[in-house]
Amino acid sequence: MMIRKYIVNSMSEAMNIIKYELGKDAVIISQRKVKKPGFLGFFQGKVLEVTAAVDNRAKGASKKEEESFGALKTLIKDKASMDINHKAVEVETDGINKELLKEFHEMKSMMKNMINITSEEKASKNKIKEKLQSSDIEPKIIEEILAKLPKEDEENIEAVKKILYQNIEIEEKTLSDIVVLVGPTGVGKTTTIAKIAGRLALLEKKKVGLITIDTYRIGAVEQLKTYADIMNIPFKVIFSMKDIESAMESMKDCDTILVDTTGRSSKNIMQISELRAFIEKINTKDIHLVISGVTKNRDINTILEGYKVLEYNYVIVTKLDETTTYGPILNILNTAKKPLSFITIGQNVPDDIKIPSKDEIVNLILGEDNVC
Ligand SMILES: Nc1nc2c(ncn2[C@@H]2O[C@H](COP(=O)(O)OP(=O)(O)OP(=O)(O)O)[C@@H](O)[C@H]2O)c(=O)[nH]1
Ligand SMILES: [Mg+2]
Repeated sequence: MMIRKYIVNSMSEAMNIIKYELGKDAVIISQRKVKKPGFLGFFQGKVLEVTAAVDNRAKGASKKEEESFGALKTLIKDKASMDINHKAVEVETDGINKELLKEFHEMKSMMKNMINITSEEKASKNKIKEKLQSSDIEPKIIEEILAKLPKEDEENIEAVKKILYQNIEIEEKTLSDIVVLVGPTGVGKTTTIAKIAGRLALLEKKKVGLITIDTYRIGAVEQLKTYADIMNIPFKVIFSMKDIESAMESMKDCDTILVDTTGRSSKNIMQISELRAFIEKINTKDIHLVISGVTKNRDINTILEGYKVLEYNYVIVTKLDETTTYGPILNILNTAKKPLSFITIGQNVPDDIKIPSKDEIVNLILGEDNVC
């Protein structure tokens, strides 16, 4: 499997290059609008980033090599080095962005040291409030935390940590036999499914099956199929309710079946109801709502409320690498009142996913740590 990313001006330009370089069997995995690479690109219009893949196993690695965890990472990372004309520019930009982000975090921690806010030291109640505000925690939650602080501890940041610790739940149990991911468009459901499949199949040596009911978005089926092919695991597409039973039956020897769904706006009640019918038929309690960590606080409530009818039991917070304030994790968990099952911290499959510890999450929320 060869995966390449192209920066182009239009889809037709992408199709020409992909056809020329990868051949007619290539499939488009994803497309999105991005800023032009390079410093000047920041001030210019958007271009198209198209990711395409082609199965070249005949020429490529041996079967054994392909099945190993390392090989999967290499295969997926290949996309970063293969295309000289188009991708090289982007890799360089990624490097610059990472460097900038690193410098930003160093500056942030230097500033923190300068104003002497360390976990051991006491800060005034006002300072604690400012700290919580600077993490983007909802004012209502800040007031609740401050109200819970015992009188003798009201200047002690360690006491705040204790309150957060008691109010956050992380789910560490093994996934059940059928796991469904739901959530708004583009939050990373399909990528997260591929990451979880990678962890289960390649690290835990479990038998995993992938199912998608996303036949709505162009390229959605190919996107997941590509990962299933790379990991050499069974894959089925469900087009209608009547396909569910046979798809499940065909994967009955799998330890875990991961089900990907169509991204829906939480405001579209019709679409959510349609999704609900599918999920009811799939019949599992392992339903995870996927929500981006860069979602605006106000939208968090709308999304959590809109998806309530699907009776999700866990929350996955994605794209934490794209933010520097992690208070929204608390806003999400506090509103959803469901445990956190995973966080995702980048685009790399299968690496950029983890089950965080409570300590990690509390430190992130309070701005005492970062995911980079
Ligand atoms: N930075 C970052 N990007 C991510 C992360 N997870 C996914 N993405 C990117 O987000 C984009 C959308 O990911 P998908 O997995 O297709 O999202 P989706 O929710 O399945 O999208 P729909 O099926 O269209 O609703 C892709 O470019 C992913 O690479 C993450 O943790 N961090
Ligand atoms: Mg998807």
